[in-house]
Amino acid sequence: MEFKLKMKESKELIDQRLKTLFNSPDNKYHKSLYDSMKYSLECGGKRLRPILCIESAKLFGDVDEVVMNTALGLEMIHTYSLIHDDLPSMDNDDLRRGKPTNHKVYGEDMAILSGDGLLNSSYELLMKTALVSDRPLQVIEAASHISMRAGVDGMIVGQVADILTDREDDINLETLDYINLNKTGALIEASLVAGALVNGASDNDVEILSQVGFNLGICFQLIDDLLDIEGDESKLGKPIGSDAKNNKKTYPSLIEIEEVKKLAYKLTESSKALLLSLGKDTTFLSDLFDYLLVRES
Ligand code: GRG
Repeated sequence: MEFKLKMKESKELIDQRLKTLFNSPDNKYHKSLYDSMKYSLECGGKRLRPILCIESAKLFGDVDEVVMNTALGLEMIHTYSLIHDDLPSMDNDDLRRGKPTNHKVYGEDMAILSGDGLLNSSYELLMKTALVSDRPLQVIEAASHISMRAGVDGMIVGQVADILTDREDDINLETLDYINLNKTGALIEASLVAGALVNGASDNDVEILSQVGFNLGICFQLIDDLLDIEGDESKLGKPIGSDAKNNKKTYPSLIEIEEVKKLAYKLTESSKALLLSLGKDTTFLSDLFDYLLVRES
């Protein structure tokens, strides 16, 4: 099947499954919380992390409830991070995925709590899945990996480094690599690795996918930085130029744009080569990596 059609089908399946969550509030307070969480969860998005999880899992087994719930959990964590990232105390953004950010609609207090809600619900779903699954240890191993990458030694320390270096003048590429690897790369890595872990991949294959995930994560952030300069606002769903406006240091602010593009291309090619070393049919993932290089949103 054509790559774009397969992507569309995968995204639709994930969208459908996300819509089944948080539908039975107990009272009006619960409903307010669920409404805010659902607003961001169902507010578009490429669903890259769940797609990576599912495609990685497919290399080692079937896509069953365990794989699907792991994928949904990853998207919940990703959505929480976006809600918190947009807050006035962080990036103070008004638009996300083409719509007003969560705090613009529900207020800052509800936005913080909705992010907290999504983060906790993600692990709740993973733990409940482990309890009823035919392979609980594999689910716990995946959940443990996700929590490490999304936590203080991964995405959160990446965000901390990003905030603290904003106050420094002499930021270098090494520091940017640290930020990109943790803030963006860690959850992308966790998506590929978690899919592999729940379907029983070998240690060696998990290690290969981990390297692929970090490469891809850094590349993803480079493209994100380029889109903030050269992107089309209507496709991006948010204004461009915010990095320059906020005097934010990114790869394209430190080296030539053409050099950043070359680096992104090299990272994609090395990710695809690593994928081949798994000795499996990795055509879809490879096509996905090519698409991420030329994505417009
Ligand atoms: C406040 C305790 C606390 C933690 C927050 C905010 C945060 C931790 C981390 C921020 C992580 C972050 C937002 C990284 C940026 C990664 C990135 C490029 C996001 C955009 O991802 P896409 O393009 O978005 O996949 P869509 O909308 O398509 O899902």
